[in-house]
Amino acid sequence: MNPLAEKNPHRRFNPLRREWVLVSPNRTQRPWQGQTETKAAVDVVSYDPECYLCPGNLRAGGVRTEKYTSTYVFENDFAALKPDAPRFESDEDDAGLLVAEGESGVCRVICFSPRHDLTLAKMSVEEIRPVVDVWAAQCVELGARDGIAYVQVFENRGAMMGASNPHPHGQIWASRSLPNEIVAELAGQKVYFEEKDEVLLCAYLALEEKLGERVVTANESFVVVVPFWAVWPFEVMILPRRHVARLEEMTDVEKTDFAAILREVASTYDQVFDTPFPYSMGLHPAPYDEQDHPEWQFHAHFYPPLLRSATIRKFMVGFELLGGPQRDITPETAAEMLRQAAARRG
Ligand code: H2U
Ligand code: ZN
Repeated sequence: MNPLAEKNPHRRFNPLRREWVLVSPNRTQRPWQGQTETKAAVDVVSYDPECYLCPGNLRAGGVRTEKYTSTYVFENDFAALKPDAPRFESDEDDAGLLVAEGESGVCRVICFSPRHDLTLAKMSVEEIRPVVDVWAAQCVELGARDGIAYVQVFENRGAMMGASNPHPHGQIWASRSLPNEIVAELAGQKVYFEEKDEVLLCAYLALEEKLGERVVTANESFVVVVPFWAVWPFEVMILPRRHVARLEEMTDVEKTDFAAILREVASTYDQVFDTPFPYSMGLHPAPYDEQDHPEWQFHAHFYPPLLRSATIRKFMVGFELLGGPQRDITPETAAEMLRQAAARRG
């Protein structure tokens, strides 16, 4: 890293979203008298009769969750997107200022395990692999549907990230339109592919592997990096070593390696502040919009909110809201802290 960047304010370019992030390493010593969150309570019961995701229990919508033994997928009882939402396009006054369109899609919930007390960090690779298979199968099924352009798989973990329930689960939102993040990442990857005739994230990974300073961990098929342009303090990206657009295109070995790297990221996070680490994570496969996507590389993002302890989080407020994203600790420092956490985990 440029030595001037280690201690001085600078901006870094995010080529994936084609935007800048402000890095202010000089600011890490500032005192804190603001909000501290209480440490998240750890759930210990393996079955909670009150939990709507535990096998055999009644959900809020009145449907009963099956007595499942591995993973379990159901239609979200309070779905944000519906398959039968009416199609319409409107532009009141034809001025382009009051534009709306009907949006349809499918929202599902995926239970990762029947055990209420587990997390991806506590599950074995053998237990996570079926989760990977379910994600892949859901992507195949929903991605093949007419009127679905994107399948967004994600997990909100921890109350701080808005997870409604500690039972290990994630969601899928499949939509007719490409979501904003995908539009931005598609544009970034296309520009790079057209200019360099190379896949942005493949070229980026080769560079990160050569430099090493932002690499957290790796296995045969995947590498975990704190992106050069990371916004959240301990944000990481999982990148496949091979150019592959989607989960379902991965080999058996790669899918197991993906399960292993997910477990590693989640359990490393839990070591950072010795607390169950909250995060939003999600998969970014190529769009299912019937276009070719030679520019797209599959990847997963982890966006954890914690900054300085189990109870002090990063807020995206002030300049971040009104100007643009900003961070204090550098991605290189964060990567070093994550490597140390991984070593403590053993
Ligand atoms: P989160 O914990 O990430 O919010 O996901 C839980 C989802 O589960 C949420 O989208 C749904 C909510 O709509 N849900 C049901 O489908 N049925 C229920 O009985 C409760 C919650
Ligand atoms: Zn439960």
